[in-house]
Amino acid sequence: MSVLSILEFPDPRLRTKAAPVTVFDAELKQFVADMFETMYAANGVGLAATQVNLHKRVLVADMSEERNQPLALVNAQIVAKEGSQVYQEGCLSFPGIYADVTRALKVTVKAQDADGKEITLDAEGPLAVCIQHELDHLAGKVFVDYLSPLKRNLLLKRLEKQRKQAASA
Ligand code: GNR
Ligand code: NI
Repeated sequence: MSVLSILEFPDPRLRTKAAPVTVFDAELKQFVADMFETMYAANGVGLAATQVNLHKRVLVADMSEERNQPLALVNAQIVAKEGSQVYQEGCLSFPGIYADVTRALKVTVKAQDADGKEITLDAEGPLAVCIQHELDHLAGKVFVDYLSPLKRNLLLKRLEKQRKQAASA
């Protein structure tokens, strides 16, 4: 098992569109295990393969307080969505910045598990937010893309400032 390094904005590799997984082998299982280890080490609730520079349709999530409900989705696709919600989002690729984003309240997702078995999942609330956020990463999209240019620039300046402070500390 290993903790992988997470790409940070504005790394252009975060704009890569992930390709479907076609082979469900031991290497895929190892990668999923490494993604969980990376997500837990970073205290994230989700992680997309894009963020660790592997451009395949794999995402992991764990919304539980106890950090004991791992969910791995391969080739996930939203097949239905309903309603809307505003949720304050963060992202491991934008450490320390947060913004409200509007997304669907409920999503139905069709995916496969790490063995290639088909799964259908109904998600609502924070889990639905997380899945939509991760699926965006797999399409090369990030949460600040939803903000107005004014708000986005403000947050990106804040990110730069925090990095400079961290570098000089
Ligand atoms: O850890 C994370 N927290 C979070 C909070 C609100 C909305 C979405 C997220 S996902 C994020 C981890 C991450 O960057 N996943 O891509
Ligand atoms: Ni993210």
